Amino acid sequence: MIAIGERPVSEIVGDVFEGLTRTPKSLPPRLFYDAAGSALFEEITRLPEYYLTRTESALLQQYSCEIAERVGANVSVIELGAGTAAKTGTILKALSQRQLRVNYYPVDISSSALQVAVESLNGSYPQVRVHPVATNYIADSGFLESVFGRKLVLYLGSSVGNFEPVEAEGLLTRMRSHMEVGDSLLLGTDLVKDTSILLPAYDDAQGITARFNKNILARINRELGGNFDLDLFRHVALWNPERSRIEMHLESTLDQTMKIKLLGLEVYFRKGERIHTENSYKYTVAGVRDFLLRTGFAIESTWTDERNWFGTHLACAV
Ligand code: AVI
Repeated sequence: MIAIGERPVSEIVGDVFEGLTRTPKSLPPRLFYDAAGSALFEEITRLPEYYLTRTESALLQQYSCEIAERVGANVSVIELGAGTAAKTGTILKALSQRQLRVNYYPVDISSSALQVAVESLNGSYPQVRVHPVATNYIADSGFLESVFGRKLVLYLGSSVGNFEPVEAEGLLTRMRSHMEVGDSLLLGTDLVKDTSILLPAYDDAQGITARFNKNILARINRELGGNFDLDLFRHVALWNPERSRIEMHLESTLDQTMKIKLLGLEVYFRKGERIHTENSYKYTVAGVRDFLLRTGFAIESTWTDERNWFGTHLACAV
């Protein structure tokens, strides 16, 4: 919440007004992540259907020594969207075996998540110095300038897939502009696969992803005085083959008008009308290679699991 004068104003005002007054309706996925939504996302990462987190963790476990060897000695590690840094320990440990001290800069908008990262890493890895950076790395990449020496930037979890391709390219190009030739990027991307695997990952049997999606409406109710009845919207996850992405939507199950008090807004929904809430792009290794080349990086190695479900790519700034 931010405050204008005496009245606290929710930071989601602009996004919600814009998204629900346009046709077709849409809301940006960043609105998922208040405290409730972040907790639901943590639950998603442990779901049997959500293979992404555990597949990437296994890849990092298996290949962290090789990654450290290829990156070379004396790097500082910067992790974009680090959250609680649950997957990073294995990389930091492998680097600790090759350099006396590892400076680690987890970057995240959530200072509470960073606090968890600091506490868990400080106790476990004596050679690692954790320097949390609480900032919105999408809007501001200037913090990279304050990191001295060679850099290894981690961008894990296929978070890059939640951006439109042109935005993702802009983000990596900005990051690259604060890096030197020879610095490294470790990028995690989910890969294209059969819809029988993809769709359940975004529409799980326990309905946790549905709750995560509907948390956007719950948040509008909480922060903006909305009167959305969550039971009157249906969670929809679909595969868009032309765009190579999973899409998430919220579909109105009847004709209804919702009120959002703080915006002085009434929003009409036809039965079957959808709010588009998220895209999650899925890649091919060749596609990632081209994408990275356009942003100033060359892939050195790609590691995938034996089913080819997830890719971990080590690239070099060129
Ligand atoms: C954070 N991001 C990589 C997740 C994804 O898979 O696109 C967000 C998510 N949405 C639904 N489930 C998980």
